[in-house]
Amino acid sequence: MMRRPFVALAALTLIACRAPAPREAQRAEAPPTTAPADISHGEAPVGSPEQPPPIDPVAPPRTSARLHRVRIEINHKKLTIAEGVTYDAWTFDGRVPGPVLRVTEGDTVDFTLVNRAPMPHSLDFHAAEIAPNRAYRNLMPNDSLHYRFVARVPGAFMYHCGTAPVALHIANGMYGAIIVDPRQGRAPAREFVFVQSEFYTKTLADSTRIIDWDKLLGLAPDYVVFNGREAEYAHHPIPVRVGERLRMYVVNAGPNRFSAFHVVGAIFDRVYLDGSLAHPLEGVQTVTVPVGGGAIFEARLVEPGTYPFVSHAFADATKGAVGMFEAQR
Ligand SMILES: [Cu+2]
Repeated sequence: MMRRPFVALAALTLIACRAPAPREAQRAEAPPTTAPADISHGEAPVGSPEQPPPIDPVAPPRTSARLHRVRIEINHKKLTIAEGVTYDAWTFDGRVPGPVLRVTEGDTVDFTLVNRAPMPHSLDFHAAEIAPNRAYRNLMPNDSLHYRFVARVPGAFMYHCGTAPVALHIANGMYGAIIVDPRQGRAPAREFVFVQSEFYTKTLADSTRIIDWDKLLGLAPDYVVFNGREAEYAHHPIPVRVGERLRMYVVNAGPNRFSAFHVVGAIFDRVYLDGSLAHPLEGVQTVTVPVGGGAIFEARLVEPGTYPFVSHAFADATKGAVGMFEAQR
């Protein structure tokens, strides 16, 4: 199998395991000297590429529309954030992250926000240039807000609830990505969107998790995730082709942890900081995506195999900021 040499190599670089493997547990008297073969980088078991992920990482397609009517409803909902873990989330459109929006430079976004939650919320588009006190104001329960903006600048942008305390609203799930394509487009590629974020939890009597404010202020998340679920794409690797251009739109919602985005076994051909076309980085290994920022990463995988993508801040990868590409010819 092609995977075995790679996994063995990955195991040598193992920094921390979340839990001892059964074989290790049976030999508790001696410390383990090898990592279990189904673990890559010690962060998550590798799943099957034949099993599609419940959360689709594929970027929505570009459209030729110049006016985009976007309507988002805010509601509170219990969501799965890790296997067997249910979180009492605050959401845009009932999901975390909220829907991925995609427009083209110069397009108009005609936006309606509806608050179906029992408390005030709001929405702040980083892709917009607008007066926050008008557009990002708190919306009372069952109220709505409508405005337009022109997406003037291409990039990979965050949107989020801006209601105070903002850290609480973001940590509870109120964020998403909006891609603004340059008018001339980008080169053809397989495109994915990964929104990194954190969950700080404590457990209620009914076993639902809710926010732990002390953990949040202490910068101690239980989970650091891509697209709202722990190690989602390690459990369900993303199939890709050897040699094709991969383009990853990475937005870091935080609310606290910087991302050190890296694909194991690859070097980025190009990285566009915040998605800006000016001065892309070429031939780089790991690039910081700050909280509240984004970046567009392009890479090609050179041979068949399993390629983890991580935040190379490895405590965060161990807490779930890890996924896999499964490259096939
Ligand atoms: Cu909110």
